[in-house]
Amino acid sequence: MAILDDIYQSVLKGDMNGATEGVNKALADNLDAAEILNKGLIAAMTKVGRLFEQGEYFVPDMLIAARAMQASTALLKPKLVEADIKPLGKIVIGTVQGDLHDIGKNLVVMMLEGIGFEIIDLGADVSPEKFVEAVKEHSAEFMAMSALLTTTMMVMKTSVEALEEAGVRDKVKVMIGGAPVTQKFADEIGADIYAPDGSSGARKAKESLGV
Ligand code: B1M
Repeated sequence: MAILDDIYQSVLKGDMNGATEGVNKALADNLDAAEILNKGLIAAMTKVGRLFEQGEYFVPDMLIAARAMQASTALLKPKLVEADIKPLGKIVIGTVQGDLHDIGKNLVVMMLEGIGFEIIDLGADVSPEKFVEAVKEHSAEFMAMSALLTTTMMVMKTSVEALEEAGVRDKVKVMIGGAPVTQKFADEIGADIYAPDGSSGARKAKESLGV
């Protein structure tokens, strides 16, 4: 459908005005909100993620696409709530205690939201206790941690241990990432998913649910 393709292309180019105008027009034409979300916005963000993984898109391309997506999703939200569309799952996310770097984490949030997850964003400098509290409070399916400093990445280990101590380790998948973090480190601390960037993080989280 031409209007869905316009929305898709606008998000791909990071054209926020084009994307929001397209969504408004699609809603005025009585198109289904879920169809606009899935075939226009999420399809475009999935493509953006792929282009990034292939080295054709860079962080700024992802950021402007994600902004176009977020502005458009905000327009759809009331209709989606009305239609009771279920998110893929809940993800509690934050940058670990002692670490104030949140640009990468915010990018990961955008990609996770873009693919259909509900996000509980705890911000930066999040203690293990706060992570565990939020996982329990929201019955989250995932706990996602970001760290940019070699000195703070060890807090990821403490946070996994805090989940174990609280008796909820088996209720949640742990996803980690950030510049100094590696698959080897993820294996060492018993994390379930390591992702080097937001798009692969979103893809891996979705795949882990078998959908
Ligand atoms: Co800081 N800083 N910084 N800094 N800073 C780094 C990280 C550093 C590598 C710079 C350097 O020395 N070359 C270095 C760390 C060295 C180390 O530990 N090995 C460093 C340092 C030392 C520091 C301070 C200690 C400096 C000082 O005060 N002496 C200090 C620490 C403050 C603190 O946190 N307690 C500090 C402060 C800051 C600013 C506040 C000024 C600012 C942060 C602002 C903010 O985030 N709001 C800042 C910045 C901007 C950087 C650099 C320049 C850029 C980081 C960034 O945003 N990258 C950085 C150098 C660099 O990386 N080139 C540096 C862009 C972002 C999109 O990438 O965050 O890697 P990134 O996220 C990626 C992936 O890693 C991944 O996906 C993202 C998108 O692709 N990813 C995940 C991230 N989280 C993920 C989670 C996942 C999955 C994937 O699942 C949950």
